[in-house]
Amino acid sequence: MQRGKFLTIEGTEGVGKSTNLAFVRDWLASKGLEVIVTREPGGTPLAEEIRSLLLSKRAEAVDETAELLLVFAARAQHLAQVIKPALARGAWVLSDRFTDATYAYQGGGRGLSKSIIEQLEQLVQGDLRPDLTLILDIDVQLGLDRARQRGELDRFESETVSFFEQVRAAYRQRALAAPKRYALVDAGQPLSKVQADIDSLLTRLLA
Ligand code: Z5A
Repeated sequence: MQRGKFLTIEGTEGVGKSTNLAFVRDWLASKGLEVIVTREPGGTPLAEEIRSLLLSKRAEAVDETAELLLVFAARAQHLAQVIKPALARGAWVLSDRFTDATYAYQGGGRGLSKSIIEQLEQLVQGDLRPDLTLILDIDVQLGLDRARQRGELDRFESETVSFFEQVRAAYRQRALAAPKRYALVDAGQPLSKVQADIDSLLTRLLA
């Protein structure tokens, strides 16, 4: 049995990940592929509990390394319970965020060392990496304006504009360093244009 493909979608606040995730899911299903849609942090009951711990605002300052380890603890569970079994049986896995978010938020945003993240990535994932990562890219302020119309902000959403500028820069650096693994999509365009770009990328991936 051929392993399924592993696709991830990333980006900063308000970039339209959820909207475009549904578009990608429907596009793949229309080609007759079995698609598992999941998210990080989360994707299993235990990993979703860790997600709640990570996202909730608290009086106590959260240590960056504690945050990093929680993200990878959730990921280990998600890989074991959901991602690896699905890929092994030939299904496609579409995840709303994965380890590139760790490089962007904990690396770019919090300033943690890339080599520490790489060591944890190797420990938790071995050689498993996404086949394609769509990085939706948008002007930070435009994205925040979109996202902040949604109501109460979680612990990450409450971060400063300069934090999100660092996150965006880290995503862009990763995309530019490995253009085969990543597709940088201009998410500041009207939705129909964003989805036309994604359509072309997926068509190329399947060809
Ligand atoms: N995190 C981390 O730190 N480290 C890690 O390793 C991982 C995660 C895996 C939760 O993520 C947090 O976890 C995340 C980083 C951290 N925090 N932040 N910030 P999340 O993915 O669950 O949270 P989110 O970033 O808020 O994602 P979201 O809810 O999916 O939002 P979105 O990407 O902005 O998607 P949206 O709801 O589809 O779009 C927002 C609005 O814009 C909505 O009203 C749309 O209708 C509209 N929209 C979308 N596209 C367009 C276009 N093209 N034009 C106009 N309007 C549009």
